[in-house]
Amino acid sequence: MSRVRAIELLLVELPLVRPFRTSFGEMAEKRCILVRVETDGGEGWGECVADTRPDFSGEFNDGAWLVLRDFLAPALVRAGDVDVGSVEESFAAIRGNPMAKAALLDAFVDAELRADGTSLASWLGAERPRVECGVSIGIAPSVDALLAQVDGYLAEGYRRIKLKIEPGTDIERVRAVRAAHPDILLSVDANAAYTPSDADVFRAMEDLGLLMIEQPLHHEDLLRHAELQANLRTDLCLDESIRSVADTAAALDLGACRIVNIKQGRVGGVLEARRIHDLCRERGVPVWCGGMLETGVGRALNLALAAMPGFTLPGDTSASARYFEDDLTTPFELAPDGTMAVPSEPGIGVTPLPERLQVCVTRREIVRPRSKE
Ligand code: NPG
Repeated sequence: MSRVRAIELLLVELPLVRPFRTSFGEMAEKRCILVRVETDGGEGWGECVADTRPDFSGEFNDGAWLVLRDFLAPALVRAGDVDVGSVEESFAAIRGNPMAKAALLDAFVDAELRADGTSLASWLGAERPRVECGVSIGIAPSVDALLAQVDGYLAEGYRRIKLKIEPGTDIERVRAVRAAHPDILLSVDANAAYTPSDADVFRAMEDLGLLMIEQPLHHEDLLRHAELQANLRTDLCLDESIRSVADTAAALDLGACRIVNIKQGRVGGVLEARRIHDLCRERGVPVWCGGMLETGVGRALNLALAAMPGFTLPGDTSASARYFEDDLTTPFELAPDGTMAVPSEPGIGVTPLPERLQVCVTRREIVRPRSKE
């Protein structure tokens, strides 16, 4: 139980080692909000997975900044004494905005666990000291460029390759990668770029032994996903469509997918992520940990989550070097066997390096209790 003394918002910018192209656009640098929560017990860090534009979801940095500064942070400092069991209630009157909520909630949970000397992984009931890692490859300029990237990542040890696809840049790319690597775990991610009339594209992929097809259709269309899944042998996985445990239950009841991508930053934080994990585990549905090109702060949290028992597939939890020349934290490294160590220090187990913050922070603001509070 702690009282929040101050909440600091920091906007950070880091160049990516290579631009990341998806069906909705290209990112050349990572820009995101970090949240630092100061309680009477210590401090904690969270990272918001929103980006500059509202493309992956309706949230984006400038909007998330305002929601955090004007609504969520004041609600948390007004709440008085809170603990990890009651912190979500402080946000209950604020609708939506799960990415902004996740950043603040995760920072608070981190502060509580650090003060308590407990690692997030052990608090979540994580069972593995290391997790298996996959890598997500953006839409490449050519088939040859894609094959070269795949070779490079496999040589580093990654245990699953995920290819971003979009209409017109799909089946031939996937065929080429499968022909070069008949036995690897391979999946595709459409980021909602297709419509039900594109079902032939997915039928054409049936013989390629894909681990899954991720988010083929519109993020709000569970019914069409269910129809598509009923007509495909390949498992569908949902990402953008899953914003909560309620969405997850609806998707599973409808048969809209057979695998779930859990991104704690997309579902309002680590507590809701745990609920989704628990529901899927109860129903025997495999889950894996997605990624949003997080800095070391978000990555540490993802690794703790990915070590929970229901996370049975390799996640998009790649090494810092896959994204940044210089991460914000001590870099996360991939072992040659394609696994990464789960942080075991208290809380998320890492803290942004002050010298990196000095270079990367472009904006800061602090929310404190008003004096009468
Ligand atoms: O390795 O963190 C990573 C990236 C994984 O492909 C990935 N993320 O749709 O899942 C996605 C995609 C993404 C990244 C979406 C950034 C939006 C922003």
